[in-house]
Amino acid sequence: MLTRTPDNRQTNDASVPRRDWTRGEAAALYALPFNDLLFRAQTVHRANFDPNRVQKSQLLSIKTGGCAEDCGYCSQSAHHPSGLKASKLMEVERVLAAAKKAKDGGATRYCMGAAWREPKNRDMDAVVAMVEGVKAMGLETCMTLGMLSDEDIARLKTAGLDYYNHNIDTSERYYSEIISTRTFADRLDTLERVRTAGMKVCSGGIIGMGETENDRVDMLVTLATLDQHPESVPINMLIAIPGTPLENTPPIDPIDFVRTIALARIMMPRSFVRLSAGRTEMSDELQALCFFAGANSIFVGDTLLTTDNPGEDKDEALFRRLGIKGLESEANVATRQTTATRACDVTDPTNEGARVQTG
Ligand code: SAM
Ligand code: DTB
Ligand code: SF4
Repeated sequence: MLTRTPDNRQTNDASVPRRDWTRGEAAALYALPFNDLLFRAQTVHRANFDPNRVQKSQLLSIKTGGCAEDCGYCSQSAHHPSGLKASKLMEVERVLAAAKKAKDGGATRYCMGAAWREPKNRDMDAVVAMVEGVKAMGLETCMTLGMLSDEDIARLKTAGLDYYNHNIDTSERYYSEIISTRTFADRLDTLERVRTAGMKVCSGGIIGMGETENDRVDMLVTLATLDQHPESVPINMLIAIPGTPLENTPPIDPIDFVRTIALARIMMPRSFVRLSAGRTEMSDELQALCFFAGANSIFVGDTLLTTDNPGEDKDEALFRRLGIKGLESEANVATRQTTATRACDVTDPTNEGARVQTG
């Protein structure tokens, strides 16, 4: 089948990620019999990654609550009575101490999140110092600070920021039902400028906000038809937080959640698909299905930003049950990749020689 390269040339090289997905094709994949969908997803996964390795990121809320935006799912919006106490930007030293602990716990990427519509100039010196300090520890750095000016982007890039997280959250159609203080186009604009500056992109969304199957498909089509696929694609299951407009949203069918992960894996074959918020509510069996469907990254640690996460002991036990190991940092992987040749060698039961790719 002919596909298009990132510079829009046609190629029949199946290893080149496609950027010309249509809604019809994606919807047809989503609707496949579950076993067929999972088989396709697992096949794509094995062609690009070691299926038994999962990357670990750790999150820290560096500025919590009091946010000017009105995202309907979020405990940190000043518009919703979630009872969360707002706090100021954390001191750089406290952030670095927490990052050191995360590294000792096996995280390879440190993601720092702030409840801002966008950073203020007065905050940027501290934010830059956080990026520099965390990077100096040998961790990959990720920030999620809301919208960015070109000047902010340039400063973060110079500081050594590896990834910028900015989720599109849902389909363009459903977006205005969830957020009114910024547009879908605003999100895409920030993503485009971050990408143009040469940073890696982390962008995904939330499943279970009352959206339709078409909304899930459309969200993934938007991500998979960007000029370049995001290197990381977080798929969050809504945590229905009391006091937010979505507090009473009925939970989604977990099988549909797995379908969404599988579709993300097939459409963005070289991206890390992160099984993100909502894992405390998931059984081991559901998480195992998500890994089988192609999820290969998680957030580790006891907390996400303001809510609970399973924590190290539970995740260690889960990984042991499933024979999954943590992934070393992408920089190391990229070096090893030049020598590895095969994705899945049936003569190598440990699969240590499997190919693992960065996005
Ligand atoms: N303020 C920044 C922004 O919105 O870009 C960064 C932090 S924000 C909390 C990061 C992402 O977390 C959101 O875009 C959303 O996808 C996810 N998120 C927030 N609250 C959530 C919830 N209750 N359940 C699932 N995901 C959630
Ligand atoms: C993402 O997609 N999920 C993370 C991270 N990117 C910043 C945040 C999840 C937040 C869950 C709700 C909370 O802890 O407040
Ligand atoms: Fe603010 Fe981000 Fe929460 Fe929206 S998701 S209210 S921008 S912290």
